[in-house]
Amino acid sequence: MASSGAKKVRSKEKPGKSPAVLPTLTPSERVDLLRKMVLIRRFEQKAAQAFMQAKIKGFCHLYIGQEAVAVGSISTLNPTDAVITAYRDHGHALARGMSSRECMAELFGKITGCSRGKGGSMHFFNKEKHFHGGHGIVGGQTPLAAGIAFAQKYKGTGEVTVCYLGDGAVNQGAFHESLNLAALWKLPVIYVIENNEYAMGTHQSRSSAGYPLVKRADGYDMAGITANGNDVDDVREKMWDAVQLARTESLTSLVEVKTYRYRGHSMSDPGNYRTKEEIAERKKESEPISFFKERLYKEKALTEKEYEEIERVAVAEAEDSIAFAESSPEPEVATVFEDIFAPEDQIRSFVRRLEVNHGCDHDAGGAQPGVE
Ligand SMILES: Cc1ncc(C[n+]2csc(CCOP(=O)(O)OP(=O)(O)O)c2C)c(N)n1
Ligand SMILES: [Mg+2]
Repeated sequence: MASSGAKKVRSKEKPGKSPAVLPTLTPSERVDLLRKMVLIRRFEQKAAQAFMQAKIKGFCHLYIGQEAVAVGSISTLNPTDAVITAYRDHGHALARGMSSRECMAELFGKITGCSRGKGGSMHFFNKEKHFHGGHGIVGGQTPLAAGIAFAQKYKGTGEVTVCYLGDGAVNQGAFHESLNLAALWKLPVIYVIENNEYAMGTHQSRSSAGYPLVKRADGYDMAGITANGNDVDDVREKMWDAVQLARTESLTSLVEVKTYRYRGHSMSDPGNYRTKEEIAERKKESEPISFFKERLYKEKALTEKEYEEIERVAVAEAEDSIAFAESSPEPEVATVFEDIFAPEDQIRSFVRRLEVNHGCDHDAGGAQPGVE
């Protein structure tokens, strides 16, 4: 079944859930997809500038070039469906409807950030939006997604889970264990491989046996679906099939989306493993924002003037998010000890030891966690 498109979707639909046929978007809804892609691009360009000015610390992995994947796929979901991804998470969070302000403030490590400044770039999170992170361990989100989907099925909510991962995660044991259990237990989860060809500086041809990667669906007898990640419409269409399989039949799918990242693996990657010509060539062939913009021009859904306005608004929103992040307060030191997944008494004894060893009172802002 792999790579031959989705298994035929039956119309055995739960009442009150999504329609069986991919809804045709109005011209203005189509322009909204473009608007989201442009916002993600401008948001990340502003974040990159702030990183270079050392206003953002730690890791920062940009999604530039891959915007059509998150925007197209998330546009097929209901607001209560679950989304989970790896560390390259800014695009998914914004596509999910998280605000630029809460995302930028998180990058700045501020208390107003979506994870109260504790997660940074790799650990965006928003419970109300059903956005379950932001995960730094390659493949680490894949068993969590199976667990979320298990809960959805157990509770009979009719919701589905979409789990994004990179091409570098497909050989992780956790990924295979997750696919196995998800298929065996018929969990409503869609695993989306965002194949941007590289895992850090390693091209996929040097790390993976068995192409295309979507063939891994065969081993678990699940639908294997391929999409063009530079074409937001194609992503929507293919994802829709997978979402319907999950929603109406509680079946797991593996979707491989072919994409490409234009920036380094992270902000500190000099990119010596590929040439500038390769990147330029790929942009020329299939830059997802220009590609979709041109299509909308042809459909007469958008004029050049309207596009300029989309750009202006996106830049203004990104700048506003920077101003918000800069003017937001730092978290109080005491918040370090909040929201921790550990028994209360262990946290208390850790704080006591810090105070004894370093003579600091964490409430007064003097503790140095992690210095033991
Ligand atoms: C288990 C584990 N091994 C290694 C790393 C180091 N590491 C961070 S990102 C990365 C590459 C992952 O590439 P891919 O899955 O293709 O995602 P992309 O960066 O292309 O989005 C590696 C090896 C890690 N974070 N976790
Ligand atoms: Mg990759």
